[in-house]
Amino acid sequence: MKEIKHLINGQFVGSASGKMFDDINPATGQLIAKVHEGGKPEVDAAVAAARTALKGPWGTMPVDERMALLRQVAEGINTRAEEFAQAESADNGMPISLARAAAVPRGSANFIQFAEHFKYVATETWEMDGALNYSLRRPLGVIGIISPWNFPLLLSTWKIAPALASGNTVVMKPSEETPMTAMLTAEVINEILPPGVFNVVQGLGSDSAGAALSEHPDVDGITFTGETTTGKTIMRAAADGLKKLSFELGGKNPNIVFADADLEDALTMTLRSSFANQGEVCLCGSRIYVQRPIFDQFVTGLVAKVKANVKVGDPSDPASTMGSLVSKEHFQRVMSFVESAREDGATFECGGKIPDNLPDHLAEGVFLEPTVVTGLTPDCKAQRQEIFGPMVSIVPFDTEEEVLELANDTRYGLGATVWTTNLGTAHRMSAALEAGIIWVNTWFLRDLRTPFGGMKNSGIGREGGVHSLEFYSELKNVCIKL
Ligand code: NAD
Ligand code: 6OD
Repeated sequence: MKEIKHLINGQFVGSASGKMFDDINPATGQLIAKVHEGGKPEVDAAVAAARTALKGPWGTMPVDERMALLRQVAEGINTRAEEFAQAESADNGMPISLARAAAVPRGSANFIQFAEHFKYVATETWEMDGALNYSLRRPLGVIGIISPWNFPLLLSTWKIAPALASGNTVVMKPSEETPMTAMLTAEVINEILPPGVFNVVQGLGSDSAGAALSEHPDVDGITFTGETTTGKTIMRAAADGLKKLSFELGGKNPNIVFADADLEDALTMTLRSSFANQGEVCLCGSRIYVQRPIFDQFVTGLVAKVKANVKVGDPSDPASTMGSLVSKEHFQRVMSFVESAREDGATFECGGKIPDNLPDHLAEGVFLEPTVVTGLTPDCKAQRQEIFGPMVSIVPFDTEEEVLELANDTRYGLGATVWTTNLGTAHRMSAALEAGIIWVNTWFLRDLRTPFGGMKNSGIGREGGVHSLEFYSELKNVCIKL
């Protein structure tokens, strides 16, 4: 049986406690690896290694050399791309096609992006009468990364790459649900960077490695992606050390379709923004608002697209467009939203049940049909809370003012999508929607230089481009009297 260990100070090691937990393939229910369960001793050792490495060659390396090493990391991921894709799909349940086309390429693209971008960011100077100010950037220090299970490689490298490019050292705690690609990333990086620069402690969240990392006195910053409630816990734990924080949290994103939209484009992309990665994408548009003149046509059109294009099946089969949810626990949570929608009187336009045509080897898997409901009112549980699964609800609206009110009536503020051919509508909506990321006539179109993050309960701070540099570094001002 495969064993997944920690990477601490350049060595792959087990846990002092000897404890392990199971890594299960959620599509088959089979055990795929035993994972060493880290805790405080492993986090302490990893943080100490990271602190020492800051003072070593990494801390004094010329920037071009550092960036060249990060480009080698990108190449290392590319060289083992198929291995990464298979591991991601087996761990998470995502279709292998998605892992190959999106998750793994973004894993290496994140390193390329930050190895390039930061070289070209200037600092500021301010002349005074008889004095000159200029600013210098320095690494923040030891960065703790705590990452989720839904796009494990994409989301961890989105933080590892800028943290390292800024000259920091890292201790990462990946999700206990998806430890595999973190181990592969550790293998790739360990062949390229000095020991201690990048460390991985596998383990659980509360009362375990995650908590130990968040409260560790020698960690300078925590960058976290995950649930809003976990973010609050981490914030409390990090308060004692006044750690710098960057949070990318949950969402309940509106997808707004005006009657003047290009309907075919809106439907095609809505299929993706509803069911990509089984709806386990923080940016999925789970609240779809459609202007009344095209409401019926939109509902019929989306259901037709689901039936024609979505194939739920074995994630390892390239023909599957939807795989399995990540775990039995998460499946039960998503099903609780299906049940609550039923109790709240929703009409199931399609889905709402386990597919009945799955092959025998997937009998223990956790699959759900793509589910589209109508008839939910704003206060229903399924309309208010993040589902993080393949279920969307469609609600009609009449006016721009009404849909803005509905869209912003949430504690979340991560993403929003607007479909319209009217430039005025596009600009007015973009300005008024309470979300950190707005897409007009598209969805999840990413330029890694742009600010990424959420308002309200969806996050703190922005990462991406220069915004990542701002989080992962300290800026100091030098004032010289002339
Ligand atoms: P989660 O919060 O349960 O877990 C995320 C990580 O936090 C895991 O590594 C977990 O072990 C760790 N953790 C849990 N409790 C902890 C604690 N008390 N202290 C320290 N660490 C702890 O989230 P998840 O279920 O893995 O991911 C799904 C959530 O992530 C959804 O809410 C989704 O919207 C959100 N998400 C947000 C973004 C974004 O960019 N805004 C991206 C992806 C996912
Ligand atoms: O594209 C990104 O950089 C990013 N952080 C995506 C988040 C996806 C959430 O599931």
